[in-house]
Amino acid sequence: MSPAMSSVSVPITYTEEVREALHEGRAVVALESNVITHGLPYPDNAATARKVEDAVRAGGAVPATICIDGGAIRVGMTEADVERFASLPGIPKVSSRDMPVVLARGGPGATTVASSVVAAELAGIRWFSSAGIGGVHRGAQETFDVSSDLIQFTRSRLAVVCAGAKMILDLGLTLEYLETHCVPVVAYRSDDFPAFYCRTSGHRAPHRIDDETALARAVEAHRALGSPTSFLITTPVREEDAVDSAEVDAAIREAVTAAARDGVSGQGLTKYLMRAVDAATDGRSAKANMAVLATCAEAAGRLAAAHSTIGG
Ligand code: PSU
Ligand code: MN
Repeated sequence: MSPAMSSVSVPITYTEEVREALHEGRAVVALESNVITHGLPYPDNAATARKVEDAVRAGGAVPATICIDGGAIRVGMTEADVERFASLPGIPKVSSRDMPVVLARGGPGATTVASSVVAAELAGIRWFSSAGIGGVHRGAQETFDVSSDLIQFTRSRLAVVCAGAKMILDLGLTLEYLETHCVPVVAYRSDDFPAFYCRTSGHRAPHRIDDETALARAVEAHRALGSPTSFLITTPVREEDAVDSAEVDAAIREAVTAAARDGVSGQGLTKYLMRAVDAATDGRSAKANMAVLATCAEAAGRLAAAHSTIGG
């Protein structure tokens, strides 16, 4: 049964700005909220969430930050919502598999890339932006730790703008996974698959497109071909914001070893590794994380706006 025919439906509430934009067919870019609760410390997280929303607007689209609260999916967060999520400890990370439980319980939940994509598709939003998607973890050959973000991309038809996947991951295996599962990956105005706050992963992107309208046409063609997957578009961190990969590489290796030693795995691993690298770089990686979030959001706004002009 298609979602529209289903007798049960998930409650979705919208902010006025997002409701109007969707109603008028304007370009909307969805954003995750787990980066607010788990990605950055307070008060940087609140300030960054606002900057990221402004970057989407600067690109020419309307931002819709997604979360779960009061038994409903929230599409668009008010200033007060952002402040509450940013400052209240203990709001859980909600990936796709956690959504039904958190919705049924009624408590707040911070959506990851995977669950935000689910929510965006239900809300009729075609674009999503994140700095670094989840991917195949280093050592996944042993641990089986592959982010649900990747699996969700095989099931939800969003155009996803990102600076590649998080540097703490195995980016070669992440690209392999995306190829195997028929998820298009296109580098926008660059040659390489980026590595979050580093300009390159050392892997070339499978495709490069520089023109926004051409990119929008590719997104439409992907849909017309009947593919059930997302369409990944990468844009690198700006040169002046980037962290040198040699600098973070040692820190990541150490963090991965420490995580294994401390028995950290599963849901908490990504946050553990990210915080360890932030500490090892005296906060430089966290700063670059904030910058690249805005860079991706601005590009997503621009691309979503171009897409809407060709009727997407
Ligand atoms: N921790 C961070 N930044 C993040 C995330 C966690 O410091 O951005 C999140 C994102 O929401 C992403 C998720 O979707 O981690 C992936 O987690 P996992 O690898 O457990 O699937
Ligand atoms: Mn995992």
